[in-house]
Amino acid sequence: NLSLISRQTVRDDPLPYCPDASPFIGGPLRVQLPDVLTFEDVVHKNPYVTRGGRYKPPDCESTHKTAIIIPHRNREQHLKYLLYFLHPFLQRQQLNYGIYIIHQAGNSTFNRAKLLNVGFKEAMKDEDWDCMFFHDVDLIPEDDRNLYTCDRFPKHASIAMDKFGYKLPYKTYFGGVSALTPEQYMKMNGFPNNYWVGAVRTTTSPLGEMGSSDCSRLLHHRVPSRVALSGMLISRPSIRHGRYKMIKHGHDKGNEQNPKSYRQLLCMDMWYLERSLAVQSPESFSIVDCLVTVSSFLLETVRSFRLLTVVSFTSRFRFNLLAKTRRTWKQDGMNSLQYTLLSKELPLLYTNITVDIGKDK
Ligand code: UD2
Ligand code: MN
Repeated sequence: NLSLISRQTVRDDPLPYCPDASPFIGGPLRVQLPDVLTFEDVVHKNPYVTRGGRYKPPDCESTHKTAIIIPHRNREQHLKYLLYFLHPFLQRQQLNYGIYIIHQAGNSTFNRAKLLNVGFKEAMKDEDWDCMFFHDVDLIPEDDRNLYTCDRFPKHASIAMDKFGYKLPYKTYFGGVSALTPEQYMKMNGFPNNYWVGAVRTTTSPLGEMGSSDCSRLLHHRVPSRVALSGMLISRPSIRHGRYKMIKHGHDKGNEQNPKSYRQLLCMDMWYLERSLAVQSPESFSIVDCLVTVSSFLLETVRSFRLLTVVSFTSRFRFNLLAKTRRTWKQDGMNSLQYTLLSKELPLLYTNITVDIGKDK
């Protein structure tokens, strides 16, 4: 009887807090994709993960509650590998965490940013997360000291990717993996819902090849992001820790958005230009900035023989420039988010949110 009582008290005792620095964190990781891997293998390797991809350290109370938000469609292989590496990685950091896959239903253009907004909203219904990690499905962290916790400012975690030679491709780059507290996220009104060509990647046109990253490198290096516009700085881990391996992906085989029509390519060019102009804050917007952006755009389109873009650009320019330079970030984001939740399932390794986010108008 006595032993039963004492066991009872032990069980009800609140756990001590986990230490400031987890004793399980190591250094650099060797990321090697196993040749054969099934979702069941991943389940077996993570016995403490509970339905919906949730975990708490068994013997101490975590001081961090982190949600991982992963936009997804048609990338099951990547997802399997990511979960295989990410679950143990997060457990070694003694986090209280949950992994959310935000699955875009249907075949219309993929919209990563809007999916992230949905993920934020849905995850916050479950739990009072204190940090949200927005995570590409194909990026695997390569150092244990890359902490999946939030900082004073929005954090860009994937600053050193193998794809870019482990360097930052340009100064305002915020893609791949980023982390914000709910307060920071709401302060910048989330991500834009209306950039429907946001996930267009390398595309082949009859006129040659141009990747979105070339495009953004060209236009974005002088342009402040939504983070800056809402008055925040970007925090980054050390370049030795923010290392990622990007799982090779080709041209999205089986993804209906490819191959791109010439029209879509034009749209992509226009999108990058418009976005570059739109995110210039009125305070810092100078005619020189504008000219630099526009002329480098024109130069590039001429160089890549996309003369049609120039034509469509000049006709739309007058109408769009003034309108777009206003602070669109205040109108388009969490405060204008609309979607239809189709299902929410709780398999063992993640919470699966399937959503109809509509399509480009
Ligand atoms: C880059 C950025 C990404 C985002 C994107 C915007 C890096 C490493 N990543 O991604 O953060 O800014 O450009 O254009 O610089 N996805 C699917 N199914 C699809 C398409 C995309 O699941 O059919 C998801 C998936 O999580 C993927 C992410 O969206 O990792 C980004 O798409 P991508 O990997 O095809 O494009 P990438 O690497 O150019
Ligand atoms: Mn990618």
